[in-house]
Amino acid sequence: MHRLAKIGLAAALVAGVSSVAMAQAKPEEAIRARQAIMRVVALNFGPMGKMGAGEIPFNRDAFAAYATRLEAVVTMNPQNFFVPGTDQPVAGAKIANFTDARPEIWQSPEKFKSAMEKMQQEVGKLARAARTGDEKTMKVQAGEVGKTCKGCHDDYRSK
Ligand code: ASC
Repeated sequence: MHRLAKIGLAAALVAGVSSVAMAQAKPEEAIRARQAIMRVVALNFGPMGKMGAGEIPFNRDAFAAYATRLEAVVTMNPQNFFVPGTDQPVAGAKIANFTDARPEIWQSPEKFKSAMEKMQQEVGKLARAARTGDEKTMKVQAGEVGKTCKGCHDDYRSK
């Protein structure tokens, strides 16, 4: 096989991983997966958001480590785990028997998906900003990512 074809195949497989995983997952496992991913997102973004807002001191190396990790974590495509039938707690589930996800996610799934993709793009920009090492650029982009987090939470997460 040509090298380029191999690369294309590998990329297709990686892109398909979470949708395959999701198709096999029980509803409670899908809920648990998205909550776990979002938790790791928050653990990595939280300190960058605080540095951006001047709430904690700026640390270039720590910021860069968080940004690199966040870029990788969001490739897990948490949006793929908002599968039909997971808008309510799952009766009898042993795990993750709650969800703050609002019905709007399933009413306009394309809109939800593009909001999540916007977040992923902004996270990509954040990792690139971190690679410049420029404090201002990094802080400004942390603010942009924070806006995409908040936008989705306002629209799609119950208060
Ligand atoms: C975080 C976090 C969020 C977002 C949000 C941004 O660090 O856990 O949910 O940032 O507060 O407005």
